[in-house]
Amino acid sequence: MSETTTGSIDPVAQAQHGFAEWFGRRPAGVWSSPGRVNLIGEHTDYNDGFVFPFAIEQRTAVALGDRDDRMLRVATSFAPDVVEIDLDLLTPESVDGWSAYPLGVAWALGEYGADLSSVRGVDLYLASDVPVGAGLSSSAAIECAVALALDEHWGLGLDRPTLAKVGQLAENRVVGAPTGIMDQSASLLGEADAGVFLDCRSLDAEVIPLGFAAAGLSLLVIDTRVSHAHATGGYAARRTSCEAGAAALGVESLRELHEGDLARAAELLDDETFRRVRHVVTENQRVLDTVRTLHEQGPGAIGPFLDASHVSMRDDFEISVPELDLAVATAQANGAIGARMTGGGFGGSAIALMIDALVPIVTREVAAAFAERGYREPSIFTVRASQGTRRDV
Ligand code: GAF
Repeated sequence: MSETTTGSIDPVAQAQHGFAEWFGRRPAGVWSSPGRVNLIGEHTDYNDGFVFPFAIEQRTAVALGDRDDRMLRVATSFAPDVVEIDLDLLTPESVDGWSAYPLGVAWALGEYGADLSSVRGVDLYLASDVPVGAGLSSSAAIECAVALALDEHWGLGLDRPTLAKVGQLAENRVVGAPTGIMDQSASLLGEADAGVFLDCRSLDAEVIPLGFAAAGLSLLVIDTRVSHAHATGGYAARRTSCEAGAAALGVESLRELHEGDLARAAELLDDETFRRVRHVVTENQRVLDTVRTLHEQGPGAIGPFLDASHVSMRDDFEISVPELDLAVATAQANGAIGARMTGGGFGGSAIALMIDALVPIVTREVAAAFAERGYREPSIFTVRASQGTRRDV
């Protein structure tokens, strides 16, 4: 089993160092933004529903330096070359690969009303300790770090909810993944030891203390290392099913439906679409129940909602994989309070909430269960809710 130790590389220092190496001078500033874990509320964001994610300690940092011309140049520790483009030639089609994330953000800022006609170009260097492909929003971490860096450096004055939309637009139009607003909101709005309860229709966000540490609880991430890709396949198909279900039921979004509507939905929809709809409707209710239970009884009482969320994603939404199911079942069998897969699905990570003393036991048992099945060795580590996007230097 490989354990990831939080803080083993400092992305801010790495970004400063990498910038100096590539661009031959010191950066004017460094900004960083975290990955996220979604505590509950999966595939509800693009259905105008509710989500309750939190920002984690793993971050992506971007070092920025000014230029005298209109060129944008980006380099990173995870790709060999520098990519450059004239700001005046930047379109969704003119960039691809990893650079679509940072350069897509520069384009999307203009779409949200920023006047880029007289700004000067920049050099950017990105470094990160957010695991890629783990379902922990390494993409949103890049987008949000770059969005705040450019906003502050260019003096654009966009607020954080707008910067979240900028990141989402970059991902939808430039990267080509039809994702919702959750990940960018968690990354930008997260705070230490708190979750972001977001209404994805109004975009009203409430930062709610989680109180895990005070209650003697730990949240374990089990990265199955089964890689997922949102730009292709299953994610888009689920979104299409949800839209078809809403259209057949005569509502603008599945957010408008409640559990009392499910009997009618069962009559009108084919079995598969019905199960997709049922997941979203019941998941919205589970988010509300989780937030209420957290307030009324504390974090030790939210486990049943996490467990039920996983069952719904496995059986109704069908976005789990055997490795995620095994991680969840093993954590539950060894005393976790609750466990579920987190993120878009088809791979990535599961989370499990447990009393602190169980962490080594669950870690060991999950690793053993994976080895026994011949699955790839998982990466298992605890996470703590952390501060959102910020300027570091
Ligand atoms: C991915 C997407 F980016 C989010 O918008 C959300 O839909 C999530 O999958 C599923 O809840 O992380």
